[in-house]
Amino acid sequence: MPIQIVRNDITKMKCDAIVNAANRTLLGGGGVDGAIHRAAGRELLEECRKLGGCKTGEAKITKAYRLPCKYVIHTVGPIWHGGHHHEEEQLISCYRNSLRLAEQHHCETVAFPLISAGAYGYPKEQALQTAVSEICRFLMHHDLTVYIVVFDKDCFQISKRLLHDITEYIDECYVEAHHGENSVRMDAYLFENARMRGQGQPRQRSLSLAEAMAGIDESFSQMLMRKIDEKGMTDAQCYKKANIDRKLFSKIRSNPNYKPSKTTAIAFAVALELSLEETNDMLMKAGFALSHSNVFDIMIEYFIKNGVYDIFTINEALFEFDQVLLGQ
Ligand code: AR6
Repeated sequence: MPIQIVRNDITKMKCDAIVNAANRTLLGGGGVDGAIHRAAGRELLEECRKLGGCKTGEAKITKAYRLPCKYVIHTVGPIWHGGHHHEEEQLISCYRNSLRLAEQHHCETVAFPLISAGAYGYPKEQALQTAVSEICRFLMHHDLTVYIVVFDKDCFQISKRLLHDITEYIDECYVEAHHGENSVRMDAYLFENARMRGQGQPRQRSLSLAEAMAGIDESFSQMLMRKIDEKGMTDAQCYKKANIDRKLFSKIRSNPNYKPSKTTAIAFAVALELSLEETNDMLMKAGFALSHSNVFDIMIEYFIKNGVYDIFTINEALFEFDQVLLGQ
């Protein structure tokens, strides 16, 4: 997945480069900087001494020594002074310059901490939003996989209103799905399938083979390509918006019978801004359905019904509810 939010200690990330939220001396400090220097060993400090410091918003690269990655990119985030002192601009520069350096060194995978969101006091939610939007902007034109590594879950202070609405929606759907039922899962599934075929009740009679064969129509891959054309999108616009990498997209494109995972199928439905009905149709073609028996499906339904088609907003909310994320 081109951009992934993961909960981890960045010093454990096995990727080509990790980014350090350093200070202007580049001689180490607390927080993530301290952790990186401790894990890399003294040689990192020795190399850093030769760099002559780094200005806010800029980035410099070193080897990674004992860390399980190849490079450390050191960038200096802005100190938060209330938001009217070019903090956002400087934070954007940190991401942009770090990503450029990574690319110049042929890195394919890069992990960022939430720069400035600790000792430098940048509000975490804003720091995360800036990180996601700047990384996405870069990925529109470059093929890299970028991890945003968060240490503490409170980075995900997704809008309280959204959180409240999702929780309420899940509660309502759960009550509705679990009301007096023992086999909720199957009933919900059957009902959903019946509903999608335009019938009020679950279908009782099983299909004959001939009937089933006659019913094979457009595949997932074919529907995806058709929808991309209908929406006037380019392939790249679609897979980037879906947070899917080019290789996987090419596989789907070249194999009409490709069976994607459920999260991949939903990611495309979101990227194409499909209605709930169309999403269900697309999911069916991949062998899946949305039901009211699990939180993940209810949340997806909520977003689509409410026209929330930004995959990163959706993933932040899914993360908050400990659900799998959309994309590959
Ligand atoms: N892995 C991932 N994230 C971490 C880790 C870790 N091991 N440790 C902390 N974080 P901060 P800043 C998160 O303070 O705000 C240093 O002293 C942390 O929860 O490390 O840019 C430097 O030398 C927070 O969300 O960096 C500078 O003087 C984020 O990383 C100053 O702090 C950044 O917190 C830089 O401050």
